[in-house]
Amino acid sequence: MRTVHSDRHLLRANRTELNQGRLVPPFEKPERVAHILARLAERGFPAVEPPVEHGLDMVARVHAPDYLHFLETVWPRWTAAGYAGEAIPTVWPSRRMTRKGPPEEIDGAIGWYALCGETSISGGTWEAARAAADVALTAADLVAGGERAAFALCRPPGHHAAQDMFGGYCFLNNAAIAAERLRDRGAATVAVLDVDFHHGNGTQAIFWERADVPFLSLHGDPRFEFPYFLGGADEIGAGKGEGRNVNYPLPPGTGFEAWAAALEDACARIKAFGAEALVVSLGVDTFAGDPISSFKLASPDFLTYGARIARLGLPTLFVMEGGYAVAEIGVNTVNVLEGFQGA
Ligand code: OKP
Ligand code: ZN
Repeated sequence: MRTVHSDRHLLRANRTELNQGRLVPPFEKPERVAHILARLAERGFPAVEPPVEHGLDMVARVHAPDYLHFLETVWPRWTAAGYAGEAIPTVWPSRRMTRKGPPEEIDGAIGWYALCGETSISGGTWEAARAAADVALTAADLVAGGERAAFALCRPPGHHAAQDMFGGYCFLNNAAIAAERLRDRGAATVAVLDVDFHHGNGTQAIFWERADVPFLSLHGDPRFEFPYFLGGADEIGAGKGEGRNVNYPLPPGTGFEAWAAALEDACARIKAFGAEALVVSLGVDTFAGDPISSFKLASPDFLTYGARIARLGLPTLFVMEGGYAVAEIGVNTVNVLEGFQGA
């Protein structure tokens, strides 16, 4: 399986994350990718390939123009305002506040576009996010061009990013952008299967009313887990998308047996939807040793479920999302790809 990857992810090197009331070093850090690259090489995968620059046309199919302009300008606006730390929102258009657009001041504008407050923005974030979208698009083109599967080693991740919202370490929704590309290149129905521990609220929002891109997500029950305000089983899509959004909220501490049962149901539905291609939002924070998640998957389980996904028999694009047990992220991620290839 070929991997697309850009060194420009290194430009995303923020120093702070608001966690449990303190600013700490971010969980989503560049070393994650280094471990995945090392494991790919160790297991004999082909040399990684750089992305082809695609411009912003496909990105703008998923994200609002004012949001893209905000991402491009937030850091210079923040520093020009004289703010010393990294850009972090402190105020939101919350319930009972009725303003319908971003205010002039960047401190307020960042709250308009933020879904939450842990994800700081620093210089280089926009450039890294753009490169990650190019990685997803380039890998999608490999699959559209006839590869059985490809791996988009994206960083920063994307599945929490909605049309006009960043947060949960995500800025541009790489998986959604890639799914649009696969649609353009001839797959009539492209399913997005999100196996990250966290609900892919951004991807759900983007395809909520779409019949051609069903979204299925296995994740920690949002009554107990981030992103808290989306991801329930009763969220089934609307309009033409009704019945094509499928959430599997699972209790804290879920082990592989229960997780795999949900995956089995998701696979049956992907078949029933008539998907012609598959995008997997691949987060490996379901691992038992993950520092911010609560599922109990062991490293060999990733091989097992990679093989199950392969048995769908669909052209498949793996898009990297989360996974914060850095020492094991390489083995767990590459196990999914090897399980897929071995099936
Ligand atoms: C991104 B992805 C610890 C809680 C962090 C945000 C989690 C974002 C996960 N500070 N909350 O889905 O892996
Ligand atoms: Zn996650």
